[in-house]
Amino acid sequence: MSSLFPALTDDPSGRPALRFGERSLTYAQLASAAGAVGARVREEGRVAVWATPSLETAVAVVGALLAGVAAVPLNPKSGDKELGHILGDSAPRVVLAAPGDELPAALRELARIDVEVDDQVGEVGGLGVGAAVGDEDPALVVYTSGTTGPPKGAVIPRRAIATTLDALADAWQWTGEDVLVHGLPLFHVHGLVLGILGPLRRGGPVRHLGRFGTEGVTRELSTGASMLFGVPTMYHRIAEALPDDPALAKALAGARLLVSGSAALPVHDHERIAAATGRRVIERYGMTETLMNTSVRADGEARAGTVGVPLPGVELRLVDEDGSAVEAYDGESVGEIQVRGPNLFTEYLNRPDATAAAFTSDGWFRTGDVAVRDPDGYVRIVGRKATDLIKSGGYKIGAGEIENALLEHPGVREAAVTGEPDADLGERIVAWVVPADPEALPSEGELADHVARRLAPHKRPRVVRYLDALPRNDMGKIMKRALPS
Ligand code: MCA
Ligand code: AMP
Repeated sequence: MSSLFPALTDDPSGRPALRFGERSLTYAQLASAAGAVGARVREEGRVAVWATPSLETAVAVVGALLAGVAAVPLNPKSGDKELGHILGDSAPRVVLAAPGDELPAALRELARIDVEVDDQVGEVGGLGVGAAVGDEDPALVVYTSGTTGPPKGAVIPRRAIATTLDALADAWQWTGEDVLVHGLPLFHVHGLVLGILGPLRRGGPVRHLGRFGTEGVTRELSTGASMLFGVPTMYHRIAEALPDDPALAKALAGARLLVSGSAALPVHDHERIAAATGRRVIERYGMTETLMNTSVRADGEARAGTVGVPLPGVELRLVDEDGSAVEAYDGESVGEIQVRGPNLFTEYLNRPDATAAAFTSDGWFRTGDVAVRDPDGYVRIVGRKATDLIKSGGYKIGAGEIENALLEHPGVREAAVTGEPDADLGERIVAWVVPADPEALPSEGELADHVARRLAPHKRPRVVRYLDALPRNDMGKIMKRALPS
């Protein structure tokens, strides 16, 4: 097995590795702390990680990876239904959490390992996992929503993580000299793989904000951080703050690279940031199942509204409705993006049907994203095939999952969920509800709380609209396009 983190295994040093608020670890300290975790989990099949935005989460995941054990990051705000599904499906025997973290009842049945980060005497070399762990072995199982049903666990092998991070290093000229800052959650690919494992693979430091805010961005970019990662909602908030915040403008102007991803950054926000800072945000395009596919390169032209060119090693094609390849590079001919390469996941856990459906017979992964290509190969995403997938705040949310949760509320007889454009979130979740009793409408707040408690707060509807009946076709199928906009 090749080492995922040479800076930890070769000769860990006193260089800074991780910083969360006031707490930090050097590479030598991280090697000790993660080595200690690794020694405790190396006999386990799969471990859950209570993925708060903390040093402990980073140490837990790195420790599992050093031991060759797959980690399942859990959103600490997951509701009981979502958590129950993920635990039942991934069947971890152990949960890793920070000492003192209070875990919900569903997790109390698992053995718990407290992740200690101070004064640990673990040793990476002592784990002795070398030859037993292969590049194809699972590194992470990350749960991601589909159009219907509960989230699926994407099994991400070690090979995909190493490949994607090295491809980004090439595209972004990303080295151990870069200092990354971000405030992304650590239970998805963006924050965890790119935002934590990325800098650690390069041997450089990451500073996590704990929670995103423009003050934190200003502070870190003014004191040595060189790169910022964020979702479009974060850049939108930056664009909104810039006119009244010269310190933020100065900090961004001094950054080496500002990177946005997880959803499209509107051209208006690109332009506002460029006008106020003289710096252009670059976009990269990825997916939980594929890790990163394309990016605007650091040495390329930062063109707003595009996600750049395929990363090294990634094959990308556009395919039209009848399955034939779209050959034109004309900025107009539209097709579904399909990708192939060493950056791809292995399978959806326990879902051979869904895995088979996700690939073409010749091994291309169907992303469901629809795009055109400019004459020089830049990819522009223009939409997505499934209308029942909503991207809100950079989170992918399946309409069906929310509809099912709403139907479990006694005040709801019928429900349909759609996404509507939202300047801050990209899309906001709208619930169309036929009440069980028109005289006793369940309130908007009550339904939002219900979904937040069952699934997760980011899946809650932001708007509820009440109807007497949902529009249906002759077959009885709900016609979402006929909902009054
Ligand atoms: C409000 N809150 C509630 C309720 N109402 N909690 C429970 N019940 C309610 N009814 C809480 C929220 O939990 C949150 O708490 C706070 O109120 C504000 O919530 P909200 O308005 O929803 O969100 P926000 O804090 O404004 O979040 C915006 C955000 C966030 C920071 C941009 O959406 C975010 O972190 N997005 C990142 C998504 C991401 O990483 N996606 C990557 C997946 P509290 O503030 O305490 O939490 S995509 C991916 O990985 C692929 C590979 C890719 O390409 O990157
Ligand atoms: P997820 O399944 O949560 O990993 O989200 C993956 C999806 O996010 C992709 O299929 C795209 O629809 C979307 N996405 C990621 N990055 C970008 C981007 N830079 N521009 C537009 N959409 C993006």
